[in-house]
Amino acid sequence: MDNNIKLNQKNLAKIAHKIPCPTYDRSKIKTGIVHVGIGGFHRAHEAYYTDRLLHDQTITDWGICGIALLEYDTKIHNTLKEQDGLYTLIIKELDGSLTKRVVGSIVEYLYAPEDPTAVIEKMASSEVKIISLTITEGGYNYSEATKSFDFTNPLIQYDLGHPEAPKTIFGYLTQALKLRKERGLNGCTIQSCDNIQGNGHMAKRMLLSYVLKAEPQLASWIETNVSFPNSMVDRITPATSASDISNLKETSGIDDAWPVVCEPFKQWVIEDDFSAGRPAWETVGAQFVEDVVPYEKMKLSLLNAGHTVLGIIGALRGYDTIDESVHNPEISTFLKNYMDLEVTPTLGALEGIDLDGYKKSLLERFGNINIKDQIDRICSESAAKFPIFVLPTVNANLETKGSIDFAALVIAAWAIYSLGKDENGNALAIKDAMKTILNEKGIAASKGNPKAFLEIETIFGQLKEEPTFVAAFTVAYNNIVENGIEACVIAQNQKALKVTE
Ligand code: CS2
Repeated sequence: MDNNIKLNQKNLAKIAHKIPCPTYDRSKIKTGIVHVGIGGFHRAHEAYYTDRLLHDQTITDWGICGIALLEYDTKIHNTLKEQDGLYTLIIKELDGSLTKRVVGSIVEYLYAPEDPTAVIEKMASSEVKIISLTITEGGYNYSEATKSFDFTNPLIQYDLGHPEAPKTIFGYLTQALKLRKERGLNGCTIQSCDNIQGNGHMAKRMLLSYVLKAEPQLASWIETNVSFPNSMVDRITPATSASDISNLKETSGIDDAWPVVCEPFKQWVIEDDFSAGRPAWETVGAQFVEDVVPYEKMKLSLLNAGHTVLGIIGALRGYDTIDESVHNPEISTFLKNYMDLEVTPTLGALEGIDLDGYKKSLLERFGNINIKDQIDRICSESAAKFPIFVLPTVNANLETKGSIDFAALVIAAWAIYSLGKDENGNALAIKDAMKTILNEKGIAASKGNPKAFLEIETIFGQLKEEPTFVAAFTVAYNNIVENGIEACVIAQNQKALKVTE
């Protein structure tokens, strides 16, 4: 017989005997934040910080309404609905132990494909002060080729024709802000929590591009009434596995259909620019600063790019998890070299930050053997990630004539990865909105013309016109094909050793 207790509000008192649970009265919490994109990252981060804050007991107006925007989010929406918004956060400590708690800050949830009006009304409601986003790097609809909003996206075209039942975040925000304006309500803050340099600036620029086409007269109201703080959000959150779910049952007797697992480390650096007030997240560990740009740049080009380096190389090599990749000493030396020789010179002054300490801590975090962060997760949507995580470093080094060879090798490995097989001949589970074109260009590259991969302008911009880069990329590509990825990683490390000797 199954003695596990189902996670929901009714059973919370029983569950509290097993693991820490919200001690605040959830029925009294009003929604002050609407969050779009209720995946693991949000639930391990913003929702967790907010839950800690609500334990203050006196704070009742900063509950979260979690919005599932896409049909893809049906499962998480249904799970939250069945569990009254509750879920277990399982922190995988470095020593292998698990710290578990039930998080209660998501007090409402809406499923946009079923009821777009409810979502628009919620975003437009006067009690909502913040609309926060984790819509992924690709969700901002930015094209590297035109360096602007991509109006050719069919979903954007759809939204322009269906303003009251949109499909994209831009359609929803426009409609909600329009209602706020028409009803004489206050503005709000749109807070991007995605891994993008200047994520607030990007959110603002992309939204205003859309608004200028859809509702031009709304643009100046947004300029005056809506703020878009930049923020740097950090916590490694692998996909939840079936064994995480069964382990929670076995060790704590809790039946949670979708717990969230994450590392112990967490960091949130936010610009203090909230046009309608904000929770005192600083009391639970967030840092409010004037300029978040240096923190973002450091995180994106070291942590996220580091993940990409370990992910793409590890995938070709046949590894499944990031810790396997970083525990290969040649790959971790490669990553250290990439960070020191290619990224660090592009970072400029980082006041008050111990960069060496940061880089060292990243290798430790990547190496956490309990996390088992999936290489598939890291490599997913690489077409949206490379232009943010890796290519700015390449472009900066091209300008200063700095080293680009480590990055070129990773990009060449990605071209080969896009063919869909690792070096042992096993199929790679590529998940990417641009999978088809990546594969087409990958095939063209494999026919004696490596450079063909760089023709994807929405990813690479004008990089194919940079002879130094094209040469490094071509050499790297041919070397991988001839000698395999590991030999190339070793050779590149040796070259770096000679240069630094
Ligand atoms: C990862 C991030 O998606 C990725 O490629 O690098 O999800 C990373 O784990 C988080 O940004 C950590 O804060």
